[in-house]
Amino acid sequence: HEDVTFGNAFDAYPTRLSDATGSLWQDRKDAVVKGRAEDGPLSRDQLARFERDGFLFEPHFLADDEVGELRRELAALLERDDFRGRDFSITEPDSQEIRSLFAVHFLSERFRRLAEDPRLTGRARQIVGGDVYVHQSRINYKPGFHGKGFNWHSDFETWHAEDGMPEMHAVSASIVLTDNHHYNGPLMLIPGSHKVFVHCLGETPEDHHKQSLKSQEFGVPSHEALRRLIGANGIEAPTGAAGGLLLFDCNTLHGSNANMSPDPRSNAFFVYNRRDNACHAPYGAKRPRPSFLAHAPDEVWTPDTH
Ligand code: 6CS
Ligand code: FE
Repeated sequence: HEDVTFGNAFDAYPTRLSDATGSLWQDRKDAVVKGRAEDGPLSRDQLARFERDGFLFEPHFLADDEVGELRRELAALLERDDFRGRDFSITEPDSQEIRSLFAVHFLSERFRRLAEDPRLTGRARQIVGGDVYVHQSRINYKPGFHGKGFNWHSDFETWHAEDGMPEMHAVSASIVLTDNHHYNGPLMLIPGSHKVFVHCLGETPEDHHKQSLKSQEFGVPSHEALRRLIGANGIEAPTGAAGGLLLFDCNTLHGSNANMSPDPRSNAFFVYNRRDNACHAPYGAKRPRPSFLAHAPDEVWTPDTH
């Protein structure tokens, strides 16, 4: 296919296309792990697994007392009347229950400390190979009975198209705050899918985030692409006790089912982007998204920032 231009001069990863290209996907341009094993904290073996699979699960990453503290902080944030109805607080598609709370490292001192914790930033630096900043943070709450799933997607596809993230130099850290079972909608990933960029069909609608954060329909891979990638490598869903850490590459395809259990399934989520990969104009949308979804490197965000 030909390279496509949109808001930026050159687009290395074209997507949100109006017509199908000749191929379902293109190869990723660079290595996944760009730092060195000698620098730690991740071992050579852990880095090799991350490079191969596009994710790494570390059970019992946080101590029980840390998990307890974070869960109490989460409960306090969800009680805040002044966050209700705000653009950064996303409700479920068919109920008024909280689905996601964004910019959580600016809303809460405790979550800011977690985002800056050297155990996390050290891992992120080692994977992306340089200094990082938090591009996006959120708590996904997934309430019992009402929590709906997330369709298969690559986060990078959205950040590239809608936020103008140039290259795949970002990694997500998801800290599980409730036990993950197969019945409460845990995150599912397609191993190896991070090595290709799947071109998605359909131009980005105006104000797409208002819809996509409840249920994403644009920027999702075709069934044919999913059939082939899952056919080759299957689906994995790390389960385990609260306190586990899932690191996953920005381009690993992932999704989740609804939570059919009575209890919420929540996690804290920080996206670390390499500082030299900061976002500029979106590659596949007319306007950039609001800052609660895509922070600049040295931004100081408050609930009244617009
Ligand atoms: O919009 C975002 O930034 C994130 N949320 C969704 C539903 N898809 C892309 C990305 O994970
Ligand atoms: Fe995602």
